[in-house]
Amino acid sequence: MTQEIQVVVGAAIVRDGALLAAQRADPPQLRGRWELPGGKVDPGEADIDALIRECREELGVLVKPRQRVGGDVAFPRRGQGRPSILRVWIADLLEGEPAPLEHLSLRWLRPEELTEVDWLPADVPFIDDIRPHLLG
Ligand code: 9L3
Ligand code: MG
Repeated sequence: MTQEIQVVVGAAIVRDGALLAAQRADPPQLRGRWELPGGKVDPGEADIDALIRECREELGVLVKPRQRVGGDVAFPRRGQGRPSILRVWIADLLEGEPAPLEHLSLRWLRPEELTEVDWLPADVPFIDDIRPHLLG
C-alpha cells in the first residue's frame, strides 16, 4: 500500500514589519495554540493555490505568495497514519482585512514578539526563516 505524504501549507503574511499569527480553535488537542494560517493541499491542487484558498476561507483575504521559506517540516497528525509535511510562503496581503473566521483570534507579531505565542511544533522552525522578512 502506498502512503502519500499529506502536504500542509502555511502563510507567513507580513504587513508593516509584523507577522500574522492565528490561534487554532480545533481539534481539541491543538485548541489555543498558534499557527501560520493555512491547511491541507487537496489532491491535484498546487501548493500555492491551496495557500490562496485557505487564506480566503480562514481569514477572508486575498494573498499573494511571494517567496517560499524554510524546508519540508515533517510532523505527526493524530489519527493519521500517513506522514504530513508543512511548507511555508511569505505572503503579501492584497485585499481585505484578516478576520478570525475559523480561528479563536489573530495577532500581528512584531519581531520582538515572535516567541510570545505558543506556536505549534511544526511552525517553530519557520520563525527564524521569517524574521528577516519583518526587518525589511
Ligand atoms: N498545521 C500545522 N501548522 C500550520 C497549519 C496550517 C496546519 N501552520 C497542522 C494542523 C493540522 C494539520 O496541519 O494537524 C492540518 O491543518 P488544517 O487543515 O486543520 O488547518
Ligand atoms: Mg487551517
